[in-house]
Amino acid sequence: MGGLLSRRGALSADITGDDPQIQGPASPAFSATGRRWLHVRMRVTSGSYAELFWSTLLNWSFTQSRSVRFTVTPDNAWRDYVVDMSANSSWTGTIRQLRFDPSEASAGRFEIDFIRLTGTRPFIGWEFDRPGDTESWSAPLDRPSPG
Ligand SMILES: [Ca+2]
Repeated sequence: MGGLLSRRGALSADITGDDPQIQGPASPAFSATGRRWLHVRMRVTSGSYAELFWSTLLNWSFTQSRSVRFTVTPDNAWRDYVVDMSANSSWTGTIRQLRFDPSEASAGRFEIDFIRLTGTRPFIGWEFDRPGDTESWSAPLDRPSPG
């Protein structure tokens, strides 16, 4: 991966090799309790998913079993991703450090406006970014209005 830059309020780098990843600070440690939701605002030019890994005070390694993966849209447009960390029951205890893989691609570029962990789901949204996928939205049948 190319050099990590912080500018214009965002963290960015070129992806120049396999397994692009960035790691957060190893302190302070924090509790997973009350931080169920991951909210990342970022843009990426390639790849199809991102992944957040974590280590704990008891186990400092990063492993697939302590990670949550989510689909990204690689169109270089700013997007908000909201991820339920409780999808992995290992999101518990005291978190020592985070590792974030913004893409699984081996070339491209990413830029991250912010990474947040919150107790309240930031919002519920539908993006309609996949052709043919209405994300379960539908048009109700026409019917006479009541009264
Ligand atoms: Ca920012």
